[in-house]
Amino acid sequence: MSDTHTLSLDDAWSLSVRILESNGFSPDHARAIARTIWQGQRDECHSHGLYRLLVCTHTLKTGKVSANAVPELTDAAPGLVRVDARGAYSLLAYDTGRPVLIEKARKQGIAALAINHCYHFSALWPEVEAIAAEGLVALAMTPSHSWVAPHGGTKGVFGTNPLAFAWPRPEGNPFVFDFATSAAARGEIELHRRAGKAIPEGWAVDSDGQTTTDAEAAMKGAMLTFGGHKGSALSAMIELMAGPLIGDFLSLESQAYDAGAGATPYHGELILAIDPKIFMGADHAVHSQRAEALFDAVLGQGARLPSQRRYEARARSEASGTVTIPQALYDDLQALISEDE
Ligand code: NDP
Ligand code: PYC
Repeated sequence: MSDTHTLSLDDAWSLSVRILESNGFSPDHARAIARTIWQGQRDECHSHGLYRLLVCTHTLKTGKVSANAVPELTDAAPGLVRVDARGAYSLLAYDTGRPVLIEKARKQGIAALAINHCYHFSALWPEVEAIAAEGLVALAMTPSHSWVAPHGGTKGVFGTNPLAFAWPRPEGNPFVFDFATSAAARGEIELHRRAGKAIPEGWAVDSDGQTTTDAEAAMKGAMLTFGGHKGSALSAMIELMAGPLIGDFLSLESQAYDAGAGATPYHGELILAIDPKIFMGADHAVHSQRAEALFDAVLGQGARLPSQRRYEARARSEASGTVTIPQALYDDLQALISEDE
């Protein structure tokens, strides 16, 4: 028997919606969650693809996340829209706030979307990419649970705190990067654990503060930041900007709130949108071309742009109409389809 399972893109979508709805998520939440999971699998971002269905349904079973809360939007200031997720996953709140964020950014050049009181498990690139598709520059960040030690320490303080950026280009896909400020996303360590594989050195220390390549020991110990003190400082910035600045939890507070349930982190998210036509003014086309020269200088020496692997994976998935996941994951997903369906 093969150790992988191939599904059509349509089946990956309907399986995701079916699992989420049969476990109790409302149709609106199920679709908003399924969309990001499906996009992740299509682009071969395995740590935030179909695997996340296990995490969402587990979190629902802990009784923590709301399956049906309707997000509440507040027009907080000319440059700020707030969406209260009211204890549900962040995705429907993002969908609710994005049009207002875009409208505000187009009106005055720059605007922010603050999502509050949300459970958050998803990759950020689908969110910044959708804003770049409207011709805007975007920056998104969020804390998580306090799994990551500050540079020079061995105990978790920061989250894996992703930072994502998108820059629209005159032709083709936007320039996008999206990375955890830890050496690796926690989801990557979890996938190594599931596959029985060692993790690279430098990702984590065990609970005694010693370097480890054991995924299980890493999850019990502390993860490390990327780039030493630099990743550590960026991670602290994300805690502050997407935590106290928007009146929401730090990763330490999310972890304490979890109280050992092992649920998805609970906190806020900050998304900024900038209209380059307003910032660049009448010379917009000229400055846009200067940005293109930067990308040419990277590509011209054989280096690649971030998201290139992802866009290639997307093209492959779309051409074949399929995605491939480990058979063990497929079996676990089948087991999630509720018998009460
Ligand atoms: P990766 O390290 O896999 O990738 C980070 C970025 O670097 C990507 O944009 C990637 O592009 C790019 N990149 C990788 N290799 C190169 C290269 N050789 N040259 C140029 N660019 C490169 O991401 P992480 O594991 O750190 O994060 C994975 C995901 O986890 C993210 O989407 C993030 O949002 C999510 N996450 C979510 C959290 C949450 O709380 N919601 C917490 C932590 C992470 P490409 O994809 O094309 O390789
Ligand atoms: O992979 O680090 C991670 C992560 C945390 C929350 C969602 N993804």
